[in-house]
Amino acid sequence: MSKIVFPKDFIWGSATAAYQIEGAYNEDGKGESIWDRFSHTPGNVFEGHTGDVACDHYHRYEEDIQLMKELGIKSYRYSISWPRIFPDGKGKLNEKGLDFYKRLTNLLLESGITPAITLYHWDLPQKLQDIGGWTNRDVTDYFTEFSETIIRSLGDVVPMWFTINEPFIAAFLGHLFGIHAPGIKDMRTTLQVGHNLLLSHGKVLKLYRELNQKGQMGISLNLSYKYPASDDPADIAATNLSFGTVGRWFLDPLYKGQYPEDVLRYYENMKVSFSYPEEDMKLISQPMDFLAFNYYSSEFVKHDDEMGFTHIDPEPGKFEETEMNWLVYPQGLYDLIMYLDREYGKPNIIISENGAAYKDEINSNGRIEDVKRTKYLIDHLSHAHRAIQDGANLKGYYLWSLMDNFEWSFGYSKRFGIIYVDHETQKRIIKDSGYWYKETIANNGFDI
Ligand code: GCO
Repeated sequence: MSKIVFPKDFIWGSATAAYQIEGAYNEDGKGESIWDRFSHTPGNVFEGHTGDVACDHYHRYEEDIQLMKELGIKSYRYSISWPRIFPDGKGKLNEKGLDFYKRLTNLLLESGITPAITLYHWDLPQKLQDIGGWTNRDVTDYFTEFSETIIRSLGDVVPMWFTINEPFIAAFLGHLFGIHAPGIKDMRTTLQVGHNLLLSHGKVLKLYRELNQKGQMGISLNLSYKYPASDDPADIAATNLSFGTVGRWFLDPLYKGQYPEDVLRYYENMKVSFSYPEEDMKLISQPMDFLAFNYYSSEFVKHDDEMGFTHIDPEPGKFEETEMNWLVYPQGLYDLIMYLDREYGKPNIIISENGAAYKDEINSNGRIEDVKRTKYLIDHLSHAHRAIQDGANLKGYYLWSLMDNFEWSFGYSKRFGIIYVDHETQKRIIKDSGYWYKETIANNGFDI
């Protein structure tokens, strides 16, 4: 047995997002979001599930904070529902919506839990979608105005800020594959949206500096590590391209002020182009306080004649898969952190999400013995720890998720929580993985 001990100030957190847990979708003056519209449209979400009630966190946040306290969670990452604050996306402020986040944030602070806010976790006000959503540059200004309201209200007490959650997913799943809100399928739109999300990040970061804030701000990307499925040079090139479209496409603008040439060429060959004023890159590439990413899995990449690359499982059955059919590949977390450390100038790194969906069942003793999830966490945190030992500036870890919640197009069919939620009764039960996390936090590490 060996002991894994994390640095003294390591941030042990857990994460959620507004639409996935809050419910109260039309209460206290909240406006409609694109996820309300999308989930209310038949055929979009598993068995017609919606976030109308979700975990009813809007009404049960006190109980949920009590649970976090019991687990000893040091920091809680949550997102702000934009249409709760500005029902029309801009213009008239809804004080009741803002009050909710003030109450939530104050109770976290009283409970000794550091608040960490995500400003955009995908629930764009529908009214703004009606004028083109993220394809409309004006929306980047409305987002900045919304963010200013939140920063002015909570900036003094919230030390950690994530501007945009997963611009790739918001752009591609929402505007190319059409499986997330707003359900569009168009490549040019997708690239424009991706760019405007980066631009929004830049505008809000500039604002944060101008408002003389004392906390830290960064962006949260979805990243995985990519491995060639064979040593065939075509597969190796495909691997580079695959990471290019998801990873470098966002990382390079943020750190180098330019889109990667090879990926630009790839899109040009597909006859998709988009344009932006050159000065956008100045905003996008301002220094961040940290780089955050969400890590779940990694992929093996093979050359594909039509698309350039495709993902395969090179040895089916060799690696475990989660309920999402994502390969369990903790080594990828280490490789990814070291890659970012090398390629992007040793940034401060936050793992803003990591976790796994498994089929959880309550046993006859009323317990949820989610052994696989605990193993997943141990393996990933071990690799994260190894990266710290090898010199990476990894500062914190937010487990996805605090509780079972609305998993986007999968509805409530996937459980990611360390707290079980009975979606009929809203009863919460801490899973065994939750107790394991509690002990890990208390000991600042664990035995393996
Ligand atoms: C994301 C989102 C989360 C998801 C989680 C599991 O990374 O897709 O930030 O909202 O629920 O990742 O898929």
